[in-house]
Amino acid sequence: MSIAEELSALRDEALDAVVSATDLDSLEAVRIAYLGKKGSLTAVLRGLGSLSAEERPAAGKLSNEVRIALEEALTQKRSRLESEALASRISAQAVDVTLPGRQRMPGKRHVIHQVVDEIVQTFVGLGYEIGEGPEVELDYYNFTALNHPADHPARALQDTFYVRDLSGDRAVVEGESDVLLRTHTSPVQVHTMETKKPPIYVLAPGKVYRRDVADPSHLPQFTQIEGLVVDEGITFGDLKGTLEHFVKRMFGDVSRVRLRPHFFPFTEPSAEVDISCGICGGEGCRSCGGEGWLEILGCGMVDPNVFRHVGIDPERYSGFAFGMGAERIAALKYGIPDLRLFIEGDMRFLRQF
Ligand code: 2NL
Repeated sequence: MSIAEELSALRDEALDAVVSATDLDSLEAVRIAYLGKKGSLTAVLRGLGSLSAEERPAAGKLSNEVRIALEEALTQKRSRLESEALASRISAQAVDVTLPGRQRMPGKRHVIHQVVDEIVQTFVGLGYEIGEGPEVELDYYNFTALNHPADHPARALQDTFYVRDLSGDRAVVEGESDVLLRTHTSPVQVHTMETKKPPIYVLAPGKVYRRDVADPSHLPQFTQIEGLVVDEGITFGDLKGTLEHFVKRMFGDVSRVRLRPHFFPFTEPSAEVDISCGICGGEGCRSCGGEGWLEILGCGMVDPNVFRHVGIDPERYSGFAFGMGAERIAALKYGIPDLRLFIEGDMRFLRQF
């Protein structure tokens, strides 16, 4: 076979191989097979040197033409395969903008937690720390240290959930102190007073349990928020100013505060606190039962007997405390007529907050 015949056969074979290549990898394999270091066309080009002076120019020209033709064919095919690959990637990843959006169901905090957060922020702003403690407590921390006498009605079985052991007997810990579900978060503050020296400024939010049947204004489990201040020279005026600040933050600057004398075992003197009705502004209307005022919390000056139980000197220190139900505050803030709505889990209600 003459060198010209050899070159033309090589060209036909190489161009066929280019046509047959279906992807960029097999096209690259064709290029290497003919034009690579060990390629068959490369071998022919290298062999030109050994040709005679008469044969060399024609063979050189022809082999160069074959090389150029093959390179052009490779370049063209490569760009076609590349644009085909791009087109198929684009169509595979295409977003159909005409499809309806995917429905998302973002959750959010329960309205009671939102209200607790708001109250917490108000008192954090006044320099209070947040205290937390167990929901299962000893009778001592829930009642005794808080100056409840042994026969106080709140201690009765029909008012408090007592914890029993597996035999069904009452659970008792540390020398005769009953175990119970806390009825208020005051035990948190008793623990705080036992472990920290005054000045104490603490807010204790958390779940509490009372043996009530649920009705529009009572829940057997609710969220209580208690506050306690113990420092030198704390007066009833400090208590009233603190509560007025809180009420205006929570219900707006137009609301007013009224204190009515009351009794709590752990405070003396004690008061119940009302806010002016947000609907009538104190005139009296259907929403406030004609009163003009709505009860929101209880408070008072810490009884010296409570200080004695935790080893704080009542001659040196005085303090105030207050307690409120977050569900009740939320109901007043949003005009909700029945506390049970907060615990029923009906999304049509909860979604509104
Ligand atoms: C209410 C009334 C109140 C307190 C809670 C308290 C705590 C300590 C010492 C003294 Cl450690 N007092 N707490 C005082 C007055 C009222 O709560 O109606 N709660 C729902």
